[in-house]
Amino acid sequence: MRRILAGLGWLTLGALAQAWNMATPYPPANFHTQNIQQFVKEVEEATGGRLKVTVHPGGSLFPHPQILPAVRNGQVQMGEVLMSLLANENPLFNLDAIPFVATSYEEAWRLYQAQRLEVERWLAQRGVVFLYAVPWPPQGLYTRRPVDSAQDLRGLRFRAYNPATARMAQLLGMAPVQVEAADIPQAFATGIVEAMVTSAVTGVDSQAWDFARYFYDVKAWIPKNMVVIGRRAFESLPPQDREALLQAARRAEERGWRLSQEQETRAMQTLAGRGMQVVKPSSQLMADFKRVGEAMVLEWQRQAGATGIRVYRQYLGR
Ligand code: PCA
Repeated sequence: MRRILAGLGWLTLGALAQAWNMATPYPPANFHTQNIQQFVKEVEEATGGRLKVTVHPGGSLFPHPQILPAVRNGQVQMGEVLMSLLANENPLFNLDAIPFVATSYEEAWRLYQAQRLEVERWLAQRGVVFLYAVPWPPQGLYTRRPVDSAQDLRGLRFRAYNPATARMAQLLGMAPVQVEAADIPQAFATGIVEAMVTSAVTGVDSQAWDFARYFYDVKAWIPKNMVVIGRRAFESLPPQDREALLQAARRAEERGWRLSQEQETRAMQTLAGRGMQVVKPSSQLMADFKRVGEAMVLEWQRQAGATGIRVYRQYLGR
């Protein structure tokens, strides 16, 4: 009887269209956001219009640090978050933001496969369902003046976007200031920061040519965004709509990894086209970044715990 009632419940629900919201941190034209727009469009189509999700980009619904808490407590049904923003809650999230742990898309994918199960488990314990993750293009250094070694960076005010970039800045003798992607142009214009490490894509999003002359293509790490949904929201869907959502998520992940690689090349061309020097870092600068990366891996290992270490070993193939 109960099962029949539950079945009827789905039927009634199925007849009603659900209007959901999704909070994301990055600008509308960014490829992550565009990919999400395509994802929710496919969900709407596959559910015959029963599930309509409105995307609120650029931190317009919730500021970035509040997106996951808002999904957890049901203030918003879905969200996108930079995984390494959560490094202080679980060291597992830090791995894709430590310099030179994973620097190619191939390594980034393997690291993701090693992280994924534990990330899913950790989120599930907090009432959140993991849907998919997509990488940013590799991270490079933006400065106004030429930089030949870490010595040239000392004393600069550095834009950080997560705990790892803040720590890296400290180890390089810079002063970290946390600035969300949307606030980069303002932060440089007012002199709050003078240098940053991020992707060529975020450089284009923030029109880096207005405040920086050099982009050093360090390819230091490949951080990921993840897309999540609150468990209550997920379970309120009839089974076939849940399945439609999961399938659209798989397609979005595939598309996102491809888009990221396409965007890397295109964004570097745009930076150069706008007059920036898009250059290879000197071997000294590379060595300096690598030294800091090694120090950060050691620090990380001390706080990673058994699960973190196991994931890292799995990634390294040991
Ligand atoms: N863009 C985001 C995170 C990494 C990236 O490439 C940012 O700069 O905030």
